[in-house]
Amino acid sequence: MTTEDADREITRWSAHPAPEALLGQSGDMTHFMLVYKFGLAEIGTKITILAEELAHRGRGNPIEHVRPRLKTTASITAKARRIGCPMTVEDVRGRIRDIAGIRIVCSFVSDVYTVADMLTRQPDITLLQTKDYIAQPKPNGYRSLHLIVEIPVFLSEQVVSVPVEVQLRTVAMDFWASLEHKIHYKYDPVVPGPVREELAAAAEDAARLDRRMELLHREIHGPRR
Ligand code: 0O2
Repeated sequence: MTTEDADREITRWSAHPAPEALLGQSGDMTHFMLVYKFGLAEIGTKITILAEELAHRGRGNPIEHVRPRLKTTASITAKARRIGCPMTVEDVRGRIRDIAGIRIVCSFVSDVYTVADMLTRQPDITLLQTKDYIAQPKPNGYRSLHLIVEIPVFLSEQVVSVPVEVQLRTVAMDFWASLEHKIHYKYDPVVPGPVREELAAAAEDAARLDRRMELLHREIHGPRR
């Protein structure tokens, strides 16, 4: 089966009133997801190279850990419904750009921007969107730098540009976000006011800790070169 055939099949199934069940059963959904997996692998390799090279040059590895993820078909379907995106291959490809996602957790805030800059300066990467929730945190206190980048994936018969969402944050931001995520699920749909206030205050504490640790690090080691 060619990619076009697979696309046509997914489109046909996607028109069904219960797309998540059908997409979940489809062997060709796997084909659709494959390019996102490859895109994720390409970005993952770039991050590994950056981390290892920086460590080798004695600049210290700015990356604490990396977590790639592919959206599940149920999550793609839920998002499509939420944003009113028809469940066709073309629409999903064009409008849902976080099917492939990678979270890069860095030591310090400056590392977040350094890694983002090193990644987006690479000539095969196209930066499509930046959302800087560190400069402008969300009202609940959420902080992270979100990028949507596009990377070419070389298949046997064609080159496909794959969008990947890159989330960069510090360890403290990550700690806060994972706890907030759990609390959000526990109280779904409405987090009580006092819990929301406590979370927002904790986000400020985390940001203060980030600033202190970065200053301390600079005092001891000087700025990263
Ligand atoms: P998952 O499973 O993590 O992927 P959209 O781009 O349309 O999806 P939005 O809100 O404009 O929606 O996108 P944005 O702001 O770039 O955020 C998307 C992702 O960032 C979310 O993915 C979360 O991973 C993370 N995020 C955003 N806001 C918060 C927040 O307040 N708390 C936490 N813990 N995480 C957040 P998904 O799709 O929700 O889920």
